[in-house]
Amino acid sequence: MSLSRADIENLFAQPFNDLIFQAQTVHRQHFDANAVQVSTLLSIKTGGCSEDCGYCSQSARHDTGLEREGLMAVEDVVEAARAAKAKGATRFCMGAAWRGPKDKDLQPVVEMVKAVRGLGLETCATLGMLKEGQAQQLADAGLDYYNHNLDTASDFYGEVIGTHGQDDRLDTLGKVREAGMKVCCGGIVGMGESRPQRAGLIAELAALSPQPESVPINLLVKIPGTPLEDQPSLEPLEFVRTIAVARIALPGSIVRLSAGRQEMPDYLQALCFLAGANSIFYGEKLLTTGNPETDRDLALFKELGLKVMPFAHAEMEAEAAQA
Ligand code: SAM
Ligand code: DTB
Ligand code: SF4
Repeated sequence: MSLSRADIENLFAQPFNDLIFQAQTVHRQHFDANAVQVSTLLSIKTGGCSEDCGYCSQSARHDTGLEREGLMAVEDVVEAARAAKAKGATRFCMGAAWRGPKDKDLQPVVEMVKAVRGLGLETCATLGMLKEGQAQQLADAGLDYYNHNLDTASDFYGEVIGTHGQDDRLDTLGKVREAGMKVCCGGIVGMGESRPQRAGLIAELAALSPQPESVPINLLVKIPGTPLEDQPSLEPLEFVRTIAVARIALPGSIVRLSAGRQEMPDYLQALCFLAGANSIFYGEKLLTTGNPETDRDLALFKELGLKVMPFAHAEMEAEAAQA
């Protein structure tokens, strides 16, 4: 049985030191406390999205000044993946600003997945909602992870997104599982939700069965032109608490310190790692916004004595060595 929303609210309410100690204890029971998984993101199709997600630079409904770009050529994606691998990433995540892929768009993505996997990288894609059969096509191409976030608690969701519901998201997550892929599913905080609603998001993630292998926790990046552009910032220590609570409620999941890292000072990122975060996006761009310079991340890893987490599966280590 996963922790209830009330249990998680109680975790949030603990004294900070007790919460961090508990999170660090759970972290050490499940993971090497000094290893961080490193993924690089690429936007393979940018902007012009039909959906109205209130945080997103890529919605055609918000005037964010973002230039639309069509689906990238397979060879350009492979080139970016090769560069990410050369810089030390072990997973490559391809994101598309779609409500969901049209069948004609899926074929080139399948080619990208095969080629990126062939470089000896783990593969992830985030393409929106999947229709019958599409998850299986991606799994057959060698897609290791599919990212699709719950984004926020069900009782806040309607304030942020109107064009699709959380039930649609759960349906896609079910298809991903059924096709045998690993699930990357998390959310965004700092969108004006209350602490009980942050607890609700973590409880809803923890209730997924099995729990997601990967849980990105994004701190809202405020994009000019979106409805959330003037949202007051979340208190940094409340963000650290959210990471700690996610670590305790999802003990076997990789918790990714995701969007919002560029504005975080090193000591705050260090606190997030102490609270149990054990993955980052690595590379100077997320999808449309900035991320820390790789040199800054490498220096931080060095200072904290962190190392890049090896592949979860031994066969990937062998493949990576050969590629
Ligand atoms: N269109 C697909 C979808 O919505 O699933 C894939 C791409 S979408 C940009 C992936 C995730 O990025 C969103 O679910 C959201 O959690 C996160 N995200 C997008 N814009 C963000 C922002 N401004 N700040 C923080 N996280 C953001
Ligand atoms: C996720 O949870 N965060 C990533 C990834 N999954 C695709 C995306 C973050 C996007 C931040 C805003 C941007 O760069 O457009
Ligand atoms: Fe489209 Fe995804 Fe952005 Fe929503 S989050 S507007 S579905 S790209």
